[in-house]
Amino acid sequence: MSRIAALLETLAPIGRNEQGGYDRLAWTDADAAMRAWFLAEATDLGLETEVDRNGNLWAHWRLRPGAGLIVGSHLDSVPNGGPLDGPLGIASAFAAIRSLQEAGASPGSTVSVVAFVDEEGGRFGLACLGSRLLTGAVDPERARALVDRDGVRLDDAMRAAGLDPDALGPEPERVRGSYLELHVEQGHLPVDGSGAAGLAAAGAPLGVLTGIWPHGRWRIDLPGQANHAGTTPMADRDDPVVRAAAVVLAAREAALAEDALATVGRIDVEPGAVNAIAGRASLWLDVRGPDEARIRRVVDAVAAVAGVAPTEESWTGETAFAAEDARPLPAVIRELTGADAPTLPSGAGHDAGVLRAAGASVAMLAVRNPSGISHAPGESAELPDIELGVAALALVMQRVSAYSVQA
Ligand code: HGY
Ligand code: MN
Ligand code: MN
Repeated sequence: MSRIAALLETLAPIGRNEQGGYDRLAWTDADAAMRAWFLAEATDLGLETEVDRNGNLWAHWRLRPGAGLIVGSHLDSVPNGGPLDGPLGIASAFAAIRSLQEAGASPGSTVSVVAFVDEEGGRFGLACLGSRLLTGAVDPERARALVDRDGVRLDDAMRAAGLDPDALGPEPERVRGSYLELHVEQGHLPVDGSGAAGLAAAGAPLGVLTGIWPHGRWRIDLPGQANHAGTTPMADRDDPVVRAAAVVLAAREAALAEDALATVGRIDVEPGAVNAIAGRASLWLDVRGPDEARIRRVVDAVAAVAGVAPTEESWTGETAFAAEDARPLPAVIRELTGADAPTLPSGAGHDAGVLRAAGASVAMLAVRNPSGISHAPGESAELPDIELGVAALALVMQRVSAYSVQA
């Protein structure tokens, strides 16, 4: 069995639920088990480990002083997520380092592996929290006060996990080197210049991501009049769930009209009794697309139907990766596959986007996902494609001294 297959097998039981999906939300027991795995694997590789002030995990293969190549991703999942979104990037980095060590090969400068905390925002709502805190894109005070759906504050959850939330704060000097993230492909976005939708249609095991579509999350709170289900005439009701249904349909229609993507993936109804008209409904709206203007038009159309102003919980503008930052990925992919590396955008957000917005040198490598399914148990990639991804990482690491490094 290959090293990467063995690593993925080790991770397979952690946070796995009865539906075959993964619940690895930030600062839960499953997250702690993933973090323990990271530290154990890094130590076994002889890497120097540390936890930064925001809880991000680092493992350094120190070969030269100064910044070098940072390879990273995240260990957390969305609720009932897939096995690969995040952990694939970390496990692949460890497997690549192992293969270089076993071959007696070494990069020209330091290689670090990072696991960013709470990339999905699956528990506290704000995606890419670890990288946003690191780069100063989010105020630590706001982060500490985030609450999960059980009312647990982030600072209390961190304390319970043995970390100090008072230490949260920016450390931008940590990302002076180039950052490379290997990620399972998510969806089947158009491959540049080929007319193909996704890597499978393009017949390519690996691709280079060119950037991230702009995206945001909004909360819409709809008030109503709580009352008895058996005594309130239909004509007299002020039912926020009925308005919520209209809002969901409006989001879909506006997204179709704008050629954007809109999702209401969470609705909370209070008090949530079968025999009571709700007193309040809250919806979370996720909107993405190729440009900001159409996203804003979708949100405006939804707001008009909701009759209340949506609260913007997060916004990430369009992120374009620089082609020179992807060096030497195209050459490495050509060497491994005998074909030119396809390029394509990402519809999913990544810590790489946050780092890029902060001025870091960033590149992303995508591994073909035949179904395109992600953020769900069906997320998958074939082992030979994953092994090619590991080989690509190893080659990039080996050539790290030639890789663009910002001082
Ligand atoms: O795209 C997302 O929702 C997350 O940032 N991965
Ligand atoms: Mn991810
Ligand atoms: Mn994700």
